[in-house]
Amino acid sequence: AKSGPSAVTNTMGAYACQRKTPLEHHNAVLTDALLLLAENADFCTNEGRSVAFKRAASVLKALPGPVRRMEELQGLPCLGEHCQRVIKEILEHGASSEVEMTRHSEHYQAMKALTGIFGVGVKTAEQWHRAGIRHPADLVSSEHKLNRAQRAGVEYYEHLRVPVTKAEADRIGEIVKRAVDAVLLGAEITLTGGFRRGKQTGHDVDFLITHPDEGREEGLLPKVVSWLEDLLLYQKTNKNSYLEAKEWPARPPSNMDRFERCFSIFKLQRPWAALEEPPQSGERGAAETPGWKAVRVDLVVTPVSQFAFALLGWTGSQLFERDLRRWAGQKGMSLSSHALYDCEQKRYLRATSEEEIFAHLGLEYIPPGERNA
Ligand code: DGT
Ligand code: MG
Repeated sequence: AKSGPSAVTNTMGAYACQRKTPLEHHNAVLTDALLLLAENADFCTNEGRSVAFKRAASVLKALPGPVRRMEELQGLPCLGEHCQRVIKEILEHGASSEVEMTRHSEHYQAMKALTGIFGVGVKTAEQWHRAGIRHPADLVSSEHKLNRAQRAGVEYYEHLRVPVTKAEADRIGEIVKRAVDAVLLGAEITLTGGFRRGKQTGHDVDFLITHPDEGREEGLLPKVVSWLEDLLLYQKTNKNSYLEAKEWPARPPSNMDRFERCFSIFKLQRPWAALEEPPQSGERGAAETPGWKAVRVDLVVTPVSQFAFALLGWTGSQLFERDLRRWAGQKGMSLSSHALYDCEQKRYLRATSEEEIFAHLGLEYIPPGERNA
């Protein structure tokens, strides 16, 4: 079969939101390598470099077949010199020396472990690393001050390292639905994030909550959280701080959105947790396997008039979102998880579905399962 990827070479858009990127693709060896370099660039606070590696990986994910020769990459966007060097080495030798060196480096491994703690970003991890901390366990006996989120992150570290399955996400969805129904009749919840893109596992579970009557959703979250209290190992709830500006502010608002939002850690009872791993008989029995699993859950409340924007903004992938906003900018518009603003017409463009937002942006509609950029 000589169906190389060259057929699409000329038509591939440079923005992730112009491409269909399925979950399963043909170039995992190459993309894993490039994404490790991207991760390491993040650990070195080099965002530009990180995004460049992520873009290159994303282009390879969208190819219809495995790359076998360098010539097949001709004309593809986002593949800089550095990426090409890495790809060439892997195609010729099966591995990249830079990637393997990075993977085994002490800095990479420590930063991966430390940023893997809920509540810990690169800055904090780097400070701790400089102070000799290498692993979450080192924090328990150290004098380093942890905030409430980080204490929970360390306490449930082993739980939260284990990916959340779709079955667990669905079970949590049922529980959240019950809570929402109990406090506000007619409210609706939607599973977003990676699971909406068809992923079978994730690092957390993301939900959007809304109500068909605008305004009824106000103040909903504290009630939901209070209903769920016994099931939450940790929660931090933020108020909604979004107000539509009369005039678009001279300085665009930050990407951080302003919904009423709850970051939480759920206590999910078995048998739903880790259904694929039944407790073993003998020594590793129920005594060692706790009857529950800690799972990261994000709840976001949106007014129904902003729902389509929130849905689009929370479905991801992160690179897809980044390129959607960049695409909008290049078209003289500004996109957030709340709204789309046309800077030339000086007005907000309304939408009640994701399809309408793609149309406003002059983009072909890409369904969630093909936003795995
Ligand atoms: P996962 O959870 O690792 O399996 O993968 P995702 O794709 O579910 O990633 P996640 O949970 O970090 O975020 C889901 C999407 O939501 C992500 O593509 C970007 C978006 N997102 C995350 N945090 C924020 C935020 O603070 N504001 C906005 N507007 N979007 C966010
Ligand atoms: Mg997620």
